[in-house]
Amino acid sequence: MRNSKQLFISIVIVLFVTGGLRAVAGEAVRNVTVTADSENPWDDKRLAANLIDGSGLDGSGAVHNQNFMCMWLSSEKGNGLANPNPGTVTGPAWLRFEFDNVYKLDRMWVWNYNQIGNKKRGLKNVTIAYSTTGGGDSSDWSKLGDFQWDRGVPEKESSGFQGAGFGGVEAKYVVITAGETEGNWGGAHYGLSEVRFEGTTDFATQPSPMENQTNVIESHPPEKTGN
Ligand SMILES: [Ca+2]
Repeated sequence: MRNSKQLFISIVIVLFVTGGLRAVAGEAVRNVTVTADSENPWDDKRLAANLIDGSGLDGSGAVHNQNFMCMWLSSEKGNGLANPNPGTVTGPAWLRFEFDNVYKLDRMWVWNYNQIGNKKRGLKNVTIAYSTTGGGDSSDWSKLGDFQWDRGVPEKESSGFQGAGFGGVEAKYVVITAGETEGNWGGAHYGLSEVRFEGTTDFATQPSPMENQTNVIESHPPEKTGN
């Protein structure tokens, strides 16, 4: 019995030392600002800020309601194909997130657009890029990957899904760009309900910058994340 207990303790220690438990250890990044290519002109309710303020989430912070006033929606067809974020890709709609510090990001949790009666507005094919400086040169940015996101579920509240795993890369800025092809699920507008980043600034207690960081970025295949 003693040997089994010692083995268990040893495994736990090894996991902590190697970062083996970090996949679930990330805390929500609290200080986030966001800008978007556009915000729907019909009213002043569908703002990008609705993505990062917890609006629409229930008391557990896990389930998002169907109220459009708690979501972001772009103007019709976004803002063309302009690319105001050098180093990132061009797309009809984009979101640029800025944190208060450089974080080691674990993952991003996404609640796709789930307004009742509007099934097509959620983002579908997206490209995600990140940067520690947010600079205007392409060398300031790295591509995390291309992703295809599940459609929102307008008929019910949403528990969201993992929009991307960051694998511990360092970033202060993240840009999500809707693809020129099927950037959403078919509607004229682009929308999301909520985005939550998880990571840490406690670099001193974390493993040194990922040894295989470059490989992670370059080898990240387009992935379809599920609920
Ligand atoms: Ca929201």
